[in-house]
Amino acid sequence: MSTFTARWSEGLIDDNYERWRSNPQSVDPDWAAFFEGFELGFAKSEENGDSATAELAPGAITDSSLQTRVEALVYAYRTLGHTIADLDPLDLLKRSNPLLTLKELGFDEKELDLTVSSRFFKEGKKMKLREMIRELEAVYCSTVGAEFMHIQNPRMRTWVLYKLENRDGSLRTNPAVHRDILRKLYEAETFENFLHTKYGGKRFSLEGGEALILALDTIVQNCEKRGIKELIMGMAHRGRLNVLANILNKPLDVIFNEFQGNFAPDSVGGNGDVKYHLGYRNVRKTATGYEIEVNLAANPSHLEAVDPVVEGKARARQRVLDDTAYRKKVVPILIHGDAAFIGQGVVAEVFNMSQLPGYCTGGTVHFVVNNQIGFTTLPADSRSTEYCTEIAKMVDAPIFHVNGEDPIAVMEMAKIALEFRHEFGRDVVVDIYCYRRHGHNEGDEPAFTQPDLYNRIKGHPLPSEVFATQIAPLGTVSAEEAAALKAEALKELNDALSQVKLAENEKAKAHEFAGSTAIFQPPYSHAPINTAITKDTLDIIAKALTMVPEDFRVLPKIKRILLERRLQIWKAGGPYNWAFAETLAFGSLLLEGTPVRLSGQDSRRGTFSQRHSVLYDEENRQRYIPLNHLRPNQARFCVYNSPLSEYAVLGFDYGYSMDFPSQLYLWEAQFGDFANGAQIIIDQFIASSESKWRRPSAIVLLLPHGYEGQGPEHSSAKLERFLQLCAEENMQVCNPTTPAQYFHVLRRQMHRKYRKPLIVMTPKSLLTHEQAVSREADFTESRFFEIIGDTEASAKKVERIIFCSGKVYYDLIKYRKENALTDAAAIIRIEQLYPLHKEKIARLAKPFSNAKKFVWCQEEPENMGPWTFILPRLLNLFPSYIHYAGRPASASPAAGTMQAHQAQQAALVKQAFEV
Ligand SMILES: Cc1ncc(C[n+]2csc(CCOP(=O)(O)OP(=O)(O)O)c2C)c(N)n1
Ligand SMILES: [Mg+2]
Repeated sequence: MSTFTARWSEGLIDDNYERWRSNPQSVDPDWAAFFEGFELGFAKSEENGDSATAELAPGAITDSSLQTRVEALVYAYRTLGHTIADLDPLDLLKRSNPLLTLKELGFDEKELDLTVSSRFFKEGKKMKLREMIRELEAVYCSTVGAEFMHIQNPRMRTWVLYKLENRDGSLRTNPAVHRDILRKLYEAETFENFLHTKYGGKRFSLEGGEALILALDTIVQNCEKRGIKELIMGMAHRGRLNVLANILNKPLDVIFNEFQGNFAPDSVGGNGDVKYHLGYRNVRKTATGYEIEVNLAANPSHLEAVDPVVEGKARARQRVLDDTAYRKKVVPILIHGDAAFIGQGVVAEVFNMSQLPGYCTGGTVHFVVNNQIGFTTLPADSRSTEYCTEIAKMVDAPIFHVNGEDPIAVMEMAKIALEFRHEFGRDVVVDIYCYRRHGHNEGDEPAFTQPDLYNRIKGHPLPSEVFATQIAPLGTVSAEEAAALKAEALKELNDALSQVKLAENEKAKAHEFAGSTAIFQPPYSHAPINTAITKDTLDIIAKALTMVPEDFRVLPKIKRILLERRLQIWKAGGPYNWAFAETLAFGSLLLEGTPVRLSGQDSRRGTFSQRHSVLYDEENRQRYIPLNHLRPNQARFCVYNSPLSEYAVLGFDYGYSMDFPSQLYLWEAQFGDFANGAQIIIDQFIASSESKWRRPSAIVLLLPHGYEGQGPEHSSAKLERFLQLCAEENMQVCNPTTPAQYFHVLRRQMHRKYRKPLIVMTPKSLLTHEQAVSREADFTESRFFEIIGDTEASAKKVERIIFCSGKVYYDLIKYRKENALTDAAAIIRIEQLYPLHKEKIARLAKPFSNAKKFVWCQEEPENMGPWTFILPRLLNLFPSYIHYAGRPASASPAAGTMQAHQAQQAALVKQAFEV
């Protein structure tokens, strides 16, 4: 409730009104706006001679007090009506609001028959006060409780108000609509019942919340009118199978097959997933023959984790359908559970992204299957708010709470929600109040924790029965017709089941990913990839990077440290630094027609002020992006400063990468440490989505990593965690040591026939390290090397081989040089830790045939970094013994002081040569 309405009472209104009339500045702005509004209306009504006072009989109230109260009454219902709306099918919510009693509204019984009007309600229609109250109650306090008065934009607020107050009542009496509702309810109910009796097992049934099917069907049916071509949906466990069957029209025999467990995951590779997680896509035809693609994203158990992924997928499809200007053709739909919606922080992150240039999808329609329970936990223990939807108010979304046992109201709200999204390009929420007929899943006993509630639910009629009772007095659907509809739904299920039984096992196997969004691709290969660019290409990019348009007033400092410096490097053929190499990688891909998207916190400039991908005019901050001015018809470079979120932003970019795969995607963490804020996306999607759902992605994660004395939080990207997730060639983990290596690994990402996520440990100090540089030829004549051997050490004399990865290499070569140990120790760099090219390591170690000692050197503590990952693999190649040189095991990734850091770093480098 807003503070304004919380303070509202009739006495207060009068007091404030008087004060406002004598001095508008003397009341707070909320009140002032309120009084201005109704005075305006009042004046207009008086002009028309239709004010409340004008209608009064002689001797009745003649001051403005009545009109004040009438306007306040309308305002009160619009603001507070939802607090007493009849939302709960179980009638457990006992809600009342003293502010909505006649007395508190400032009227007495005698006034009920006064003729009143409000310019702001029903266009000033005159009516008895009791009639006005009845109408307001019907709109605002019946089976819909709408929250929209928090919306700041008056046009949006008025639009919602108008839609609510002018609902088309004809659905309530239309026999065809009633039949359709009954049919859908029967389909939804019998589906669950059928699965239960034929198969048992977990299915997270929708029972109690079948209205969701009506809501989603309404969306599908209204697509044609809005020109919508695709719906990109995300939802969790509850009712997922039902939605697949009844909204995506996934063939029933395929669903049954999954229940029979007939498919053998081995036959298609990967490990598969439980049936209520798989994604699916289908083209639905409406009654008029209009075709809409409906896509349900595969999702993990982690509630709400799929939300940003769905948004990214929607953005991808909008890009593919050339729908980026208005975003009207592709609509994201998210379905939430009540407990998860308010409980999971990622929901807020996703709302926050909803209007940002780099992440907007033109508005999402949210549905909440509000069964008023989360597993065993009731709302009282689950949230500090009245509604589970409160979080949506942060983006001024209208919220329609609706009783799930009034199917027509549910459909009306779904329709208004879609229209709102279409009209304003913003998010909207439909909160369907319902109940959960069984336990959390079907094997779960709900009476252990809510005996009273489940006793009540046991005796509660089915939604179809409730609806049949509602329409019975109208006689729109006869009992025979209803029975026939029900029988039809059952027959469909039985037919599908007979088909499944007839089918052979072999046929069943082929079904595992049938119709799903699975993609099968060739296995990973260490084969070299040609990623070099021509000198001409390099010149085109370098030229564009060193100049700005004549009328663009670039900051003098940027000119000096960036443009002139680049020019100097280019003209001299090097040495190219890291940021320059990155730009060459991006630029060359753009010239080849591959778009590039980089998203992350402060990524436009770069956390370390290294990138400057966007230049600003010093007088008006106009922007210039050199990479978008290479030549006409190049692909587009999209670089976004992301909101300060990791979870949702990475989820979004991952989702985007799956459905528009011809673009290179890079998500950058400000420091590598922060990636753990997105751990769910990394674990549940990036590392495992190909294995679970056959959904590959080529997203790149740029994670600044390296021990430089910046303390526990800015040193480590938790490399060990990524390595622990590696198996079945699911992703690549690289720690490149030169700009050219970085350049080639990025280009390689788009030059192969398969897609694999790429995790890159990116530098901080190496950005400006004198030796971490590359020559022109490294870009024009070279490629990516997964392992780099040692060409300086003397093959015959070397006694030890030190293996390392990343920045510590530069400390090692410095020490070796200073201590004249070049003949004694060879250093082999592992630039790609996974998939590990073991044969290449053996090949590069082979010339050092006298080496007796094998050392792994790392900066990270012993319990972190690659050590535990690399040890068994090195032992496989060099069975003698692998010595460890690195920081001792530690609870925290790095020391807190520079002094301690330096002492540890010096010790571990020395250890590598002495151990
Ligand atoms: C991030 C996360 N935490 C915990 C769980 C375990 N869990 C699965 S369903 C559930 C309750 C969800 O309640 P609600 O969102 O209301 O959906 P409902 O099951 O009632 O449809 C919980 C706690 C989970 N799947 N994901
Ligand atoms: Mg729930």
